[in-house]
Amino acid sequence: MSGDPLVPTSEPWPGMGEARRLIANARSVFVLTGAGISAESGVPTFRDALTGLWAQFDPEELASEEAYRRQPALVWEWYLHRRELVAEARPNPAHYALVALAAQKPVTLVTQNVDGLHQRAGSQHVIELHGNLFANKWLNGCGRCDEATALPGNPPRCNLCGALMRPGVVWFGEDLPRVARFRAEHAAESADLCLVVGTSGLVYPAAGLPGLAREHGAPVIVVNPQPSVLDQTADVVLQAAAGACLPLLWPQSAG
Ligand code: BV8
Ligand code: ZN
Repeated sequence: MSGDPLVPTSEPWPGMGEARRLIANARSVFVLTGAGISAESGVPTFRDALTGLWAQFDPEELASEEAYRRQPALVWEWYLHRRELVAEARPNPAHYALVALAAQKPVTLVTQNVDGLHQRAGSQHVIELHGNLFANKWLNGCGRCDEATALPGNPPRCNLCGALMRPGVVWFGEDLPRVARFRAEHAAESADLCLVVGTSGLVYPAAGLPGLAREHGAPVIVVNPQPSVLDQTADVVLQAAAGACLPLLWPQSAG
């Protein structure tokens, strides 16, 4: 990596040199991303103060089956609002940098995000631990739910059984998709480097993955402009914005 004309040798952030060395020497990289990697795409992070109509709500309150059963129209409206925001957003240099890394060595990309921006940047086989904002499923459907009707301002309901359509995300109190969780844990245990980008490390079981990687001998690099609980168990902490920092950590063109 050193001497590579594509990667400047300066150290805009303390720890950059060590991070570059770890990444250059890694045979396989486990990457965990959170809402912060999409911040520079204009997608508010999960714990950013919600704005406008939504400012009065706590995302953790809204992102649950209980909230949806209690106020289906409100919660459905929140998800439609977020779908509009994300549809307008574009991947940023951090998303593209991870595509470039995966072209150079085995990368397992695990995300807590539901915005699909990694896939839109070109990442393959993204493991979405918390589902996807644009997927739909049924709340206790009849098994033959297909045709649905939506009264204005309300979520669609199955024409057969009246079940509510719901967003295909993992709500608080719901288990993660079994296969996604298994694949993420297996990758964390077997990679020889763990790169954590843009997460507060507050939501489990996702937040436990860097610790799992470390227990299996992988050094942990954290990229986040703010301190996070994950810093305490990191080998390198880059207090930097992902979009500015990731493209400087490894060559951005294969070869
Ligand atoms: C589970 C999808 C068990 C929905 C999300 C009580 C009751 C029930 C469960 C619990 C409970 N107490 C605790 C739990 C467990 C709970 C949990 O961990 N709660 C926390 C809050 C304490 N977890 C769960 O409920 C999980 N399920 O435990 O199930 C079970 C087992 C068997 C059977 C049944 C049940 C499910 C958790 C999944 C919740 N769904 N999203 C939706 O989006 O609507 S989580 C949500 O938070 C998002 O996915 C988000 O990605 C995720 C994590 O947040 P972050 O990504 O870290 O985002 P955040 O805003 O916090 O931080 C952003 C960071 O970026 C910041 O640090 C910031 O500094 C940084 N940043 C900002 N700008 C930049 C940047 N970084 C880099 N560059 C920048 N430019
Ligand atoms: Zn039905």
